[in-house]
Amino acid sequence: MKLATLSDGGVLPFGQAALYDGFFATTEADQLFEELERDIDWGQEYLTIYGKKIPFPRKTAWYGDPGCDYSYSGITMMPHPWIPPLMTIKERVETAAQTQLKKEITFNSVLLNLYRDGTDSMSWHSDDEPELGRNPVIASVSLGATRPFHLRYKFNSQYRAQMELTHGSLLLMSGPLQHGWQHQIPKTKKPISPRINLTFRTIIDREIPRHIGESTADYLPLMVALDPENAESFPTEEAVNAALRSLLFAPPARKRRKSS
Ligand SMILES: O=C(O)CCC(=O)C(=O)O
Repeated sequence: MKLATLSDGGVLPFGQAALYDGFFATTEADQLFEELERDIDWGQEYLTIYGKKIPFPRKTAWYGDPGCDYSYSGITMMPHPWIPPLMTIKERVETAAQTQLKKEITFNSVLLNLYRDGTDSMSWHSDDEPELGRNPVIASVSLGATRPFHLRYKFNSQYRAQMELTHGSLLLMSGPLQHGWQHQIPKTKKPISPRINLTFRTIIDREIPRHIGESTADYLPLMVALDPENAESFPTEEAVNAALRSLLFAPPARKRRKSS
């Protein structure tokens, strides 16, 4: 297992990304890729900007338990029911996540992305939608072509990390990572074969306040800072404002220029 680190080798602040290369052996990963490419009900979603429909640069699909609807980038996806290869992967990643994080983890949904070639990509974002709750655990399985996975710290984009997501790998994201970091799969000009990514998630069943903003990025870092371990309820606006006043996401010290 490899932990994502900063370019100077330092540990990521604010969350963890742990990569397991060869989590699925090559023959098993080959078979899963073939089954998923063939059997998943791949769809084309669109982003609407100023009334213009722009296709996402990838195919997508959403599978999960009934009722696990998921909204992101202005679209809402209803889950398809689980199919056998997805159940197989889900059980394996749940066991790994429980062993690594030492707590019970049950994923109830999965977002699948099919990157047909290097022009398909996913731009900077966090998996921090309100229905994923605080400190979501995300298990990300990669099949097919290796693609780089970039991370950048939301509060200071000088902090960055990068990992290579290989065929059969598992990337386990946990802690406040989704509140502190964004990730992307950049486009590449290299001629590359298709890749399938699966991100297993747990949609939580509770009322989500949207009074502060539409994205948890607006308030969850503050919650983590207010009560890193135990906050089950969302803080009031006053508490958030108080935390905002006291909380410093200090930028790294700037190097002093030598005066010549
Ligand atoms: O393809 C990947 O590895 C990333 C997928 C991702 O960021 C997402 O589904 O939110």
